[in-house]
Amino acid sequence: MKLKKQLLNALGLDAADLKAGDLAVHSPIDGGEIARLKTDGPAKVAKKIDRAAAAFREWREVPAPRRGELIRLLGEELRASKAALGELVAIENGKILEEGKGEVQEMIDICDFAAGLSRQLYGLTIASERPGHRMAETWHPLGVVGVITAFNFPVAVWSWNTALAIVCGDPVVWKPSEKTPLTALACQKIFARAAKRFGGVPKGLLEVVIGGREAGERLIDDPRVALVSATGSTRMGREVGPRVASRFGRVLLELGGNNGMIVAPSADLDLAARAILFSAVGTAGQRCTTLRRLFVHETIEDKLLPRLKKAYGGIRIGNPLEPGTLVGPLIDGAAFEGMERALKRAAADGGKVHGGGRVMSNEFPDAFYAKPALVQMPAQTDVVREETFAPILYVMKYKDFDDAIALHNDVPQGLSSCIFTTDLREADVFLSARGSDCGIANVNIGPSGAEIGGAFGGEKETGGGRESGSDAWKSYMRRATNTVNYSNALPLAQGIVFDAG
Ligand code: UN1
Repeated sequence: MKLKKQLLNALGLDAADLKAGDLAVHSPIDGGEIARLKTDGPAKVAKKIDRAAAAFREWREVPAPRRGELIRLLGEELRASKAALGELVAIENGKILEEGKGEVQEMIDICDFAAGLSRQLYGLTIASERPGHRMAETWHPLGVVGVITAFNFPVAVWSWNTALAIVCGDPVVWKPSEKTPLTALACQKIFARAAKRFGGVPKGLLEVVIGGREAGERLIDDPRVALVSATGSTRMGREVGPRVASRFGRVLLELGGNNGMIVAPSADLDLAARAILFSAVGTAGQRCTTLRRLFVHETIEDKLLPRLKKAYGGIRIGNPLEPGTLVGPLIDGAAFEGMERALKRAAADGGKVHGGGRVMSNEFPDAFYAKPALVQMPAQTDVVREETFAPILYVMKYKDFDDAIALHNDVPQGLSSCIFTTDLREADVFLSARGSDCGIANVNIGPSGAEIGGAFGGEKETGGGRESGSDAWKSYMRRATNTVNYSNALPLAQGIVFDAG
């Protein structure tokens, strides 16, 4: 696979820069090399953080609505680049073009959100217990934000963090996945275009660090990085979290998901089947919100399963750049091996596997296209309780609604969840305190494809972070509680008398 000049030009990337380095970038479409990028050593990473720290001192004093203007311009530039960036996402990550463009649309949406937010960074006013006093909260910029992103949403997750961070007054140092650094460089160019139009943006407001583990470690250990927002595996989060906490830095973790759906007897099965297909096989099962566990009421299993098997049989797997393809390749051979291993374990646990296995290996010997798998499981065994980042949907039957909720929640992860039902009580129980224990809980829609307006993230081993909409911006700012005395006396709180004379 060769990157077309036209595409590089549209994104402002220089072909010569993409040949100069030691980090080989492959397209999962055919496994071919598409670039060789220079990586940043420790000294270079430190320099980038220096620049970001210097930018913070300037940027924090720019009024927030003005900061919002930069993000509004970024949204404009992204609109202009939507087709090109969406295509590069598809080439570098392997998701289908439609989803690549969808990812860029998420970026545009968060820019719109953040531009409006820049005039709404509200603090509370609080009733003081003392006469002649008032209390208020003020939100201030926090500092440099380190953003570590995964290959599966190579650009959207960066934009959720960056759009908020910039309007909140924080520079960003971004370490993209080593598997998808090209799209990051394209975003840097797009950002630079917005910055140029804005004028006077401090150097270092956005830095991109290219590299692997070492570069990431340098970033998370630097005390000037006030917040580390990291997306990836639970294993990664388990390392990053305590390490940042040990220097009292803040973390925002968005880790594994093992998302479930309950299909109740009253469910609209047409809707459920469509939702299952998109959320279980879309993005080749490589979303953190992908549907991985399906709990079907025993009375409707014989209606739903044949439909699913039929739909799975008709899925177009293939080159994600071709119209009509629904499932592209897995990111690499390791992902495929992980899928195979999980299917073997599921079969050993008594699972009945439909689908799975490699396809198109003649056409693309260096790429890994897999048939999505449906696995009928007799129970929620260990392999089901783990997240395998591939298109495997485990199907389990249930009899009693409360048991289904208990099973649904009986996994270490807590990102996204949903129920298909037309029974009002069931729907609201699922959303209640004794229902789904996830950060995202839906009714009659699948667990994936969340809008940016809500807070995104989850509980338990998903890490507890919230990004994107709602009040997620608060993670990117520090809160000061202010008490102002406008009287001529000095009453103490709690009525304490402390009088020397
Ligand atoms: C991810 O997979 O890391 O809700 C993010 C969704 C997308 C974002 C997924 N809006 O599926």
